[in-house]
Amino acid sequence: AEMERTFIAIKPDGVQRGLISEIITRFERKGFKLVGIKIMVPSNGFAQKHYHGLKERPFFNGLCNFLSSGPVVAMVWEGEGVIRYGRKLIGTDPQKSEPGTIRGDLAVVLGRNVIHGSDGPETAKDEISLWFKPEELVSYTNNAEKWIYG
Ligand code: YYY
Ligand code: MG
Repeated sequence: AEMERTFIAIKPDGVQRGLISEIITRFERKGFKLVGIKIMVPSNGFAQKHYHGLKERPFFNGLCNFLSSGPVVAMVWEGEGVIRYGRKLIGTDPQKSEPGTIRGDLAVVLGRNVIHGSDGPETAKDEISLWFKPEELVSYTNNAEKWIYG
């Protein structure tokens, strides 16, 4: 299998609303593998680093204030196609996302959309290294893998 890793974060609204296990379940039951997880309150400066690509956008300050407003669950998930398919599990704008997606099922407005996921291989790499030290990521074989990948 062509394994890749993506960065997924449950934002402060998702944590406060009690959606941690709900969100983890959706990635886990799909067959993706959790290789890193922690809870932290990112500083505003850290949030600015995470969202550096959006710094010219009018919503940038509000977005960074929001991300740093409480605990975030930071995760790295591994699997074949996990970057692209993770975005499918997440959905897009909550108002436009289909039921069945995380934002479609669990969020109402764009600015409180409960979850972040890397949007491509380059951002995945950058975001994983921003949020995690290499030794915080665990490489292991899950015994279900042979049933997930054949
Ligand atoms: O990758 P994704 O989270 O789906 O959206 P981005 O375009 O990267 O924007 C990051 C973040 O910013 C989004 O999750 C909500 C917020 N945001 C906003 O508050 N207002 C907008 N007009 C666009 C995005
Ligand atoms: Mg994005």
